[in-house]
Amino acid sequence: MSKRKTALITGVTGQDGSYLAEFLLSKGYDVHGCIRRSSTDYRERIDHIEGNPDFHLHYADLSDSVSLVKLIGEVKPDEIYNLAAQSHVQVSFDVPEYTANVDALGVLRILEAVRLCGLADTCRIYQASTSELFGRVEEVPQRETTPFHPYSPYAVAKQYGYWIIREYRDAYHMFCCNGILFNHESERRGETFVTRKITLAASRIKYGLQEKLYLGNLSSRRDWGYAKDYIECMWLILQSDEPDDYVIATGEQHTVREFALLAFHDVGIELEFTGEGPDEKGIDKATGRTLIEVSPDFYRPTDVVNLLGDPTKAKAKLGWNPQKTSFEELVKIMADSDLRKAEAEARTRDLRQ
Ligand code: NAP
Ligand code: G4F
Repeated sequence: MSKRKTALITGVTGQDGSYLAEFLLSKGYDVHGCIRRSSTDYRERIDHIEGNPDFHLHYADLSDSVSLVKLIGEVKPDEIYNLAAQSHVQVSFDVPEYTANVDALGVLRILEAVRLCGLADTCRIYQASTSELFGRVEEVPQRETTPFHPYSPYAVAKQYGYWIIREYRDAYHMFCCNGILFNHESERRGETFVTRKITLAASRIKYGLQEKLYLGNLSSRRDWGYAKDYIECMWLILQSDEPDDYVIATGEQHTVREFALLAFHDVGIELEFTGEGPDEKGIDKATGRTLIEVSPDFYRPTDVVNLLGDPTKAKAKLGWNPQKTSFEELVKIMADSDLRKAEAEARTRDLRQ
């Protein structure tokens, strides 16, 4: 009988980490997650699996080498999924040094901790790389061979993470892989990323809990997939015979404007857009009310506007299906979930009145 595997997930409280923990538990892994001290102890995304005897939480921080050496030495994982990051691109312009510390040096700290703990020959490492590496894109669609052109402090930090993974693979023959994941969303997506911001606002507007939604660049294009589908790919990458890097994407592209039209449609509001640039507005066709306006507050000093991935390699080598959940299904899953939340909030409001 083969030995039961032990996995360590950094960023387990995040969107991807929470889905990955569920996925690995369902595969019979002993799962360890790294959490940070916070003033609120409630961890919404993993609340339902805390208490599972195969799920263990440990305090550590990607900016703290000692905590990582201690954690990796104790857990002795067969697989590490490094998902922890300051993951918000716009925020990286406000906290560039912190972003570099965690998203760039944090990767190095994990690799060195694995070596120091004598696990370099046995421990496989997955690094959460990103389509933001392609940034000001030099080719459409983007594939594994497309040159990088990072276009934010976040992307520059992630570029270091990408290359240090490749360096340790070559220099020390470690099983280190990059998943170059394009945007993936879900009902657990952070509320300040554009998709979730839209589904949440559409639902709240529907129930009279919010007046309007302010957005930045409506013409920005993304290759949006469903996070749950992408989690399986992280695992497949570490089960391969050889370590390698993969683009994970759907191969389909939509604008922020298209996402908004569909999300509002899913909650029962038909929108039309009028005007251009900062004067563009999303109007409720039925009432004539302006529900979406553009605010320069959400413009970025440099914005990535044309992401479209080519998942051919992942399809061929990992047998992964990039279009398991369609764009329309993804928007509906998110809109339905937020609509239920808004309905509950409205009911509480009505009871108080
Ligand atoms: P997320 O929801 O923002 O989760 C980030 C996680 O990292 C959280 O658990 C957070 O902990 C943790 N974290 C942040 N700073 C840390 C630190 N200094 N030490 C330890 N943990 C820290 O991100 P996500 O969407 O799940 O993305 C997962 C990873 O994939 C990230 O590395 C992201 O950059 C990358 N990525 C995401 C996408 C996407 O579309 N979602 C695409 C490509 C790549 P707290 O809960 O305590 O804040
Ligand atoms: O939803 P976003 O903030 O995601 P972004 O910048 O693409 O980053 C996400 O995906 C990356 C993979 O490509 C990850 F590496 C990263 O960790 C993160 O998960 O913005 C998407 C687009 C941008 O072009 C932005 O300018 O939407 C545009 N946008 C327009 N209005 C907005 C808004 N973005 C946000 N967050 N908020 C707005 O109001």
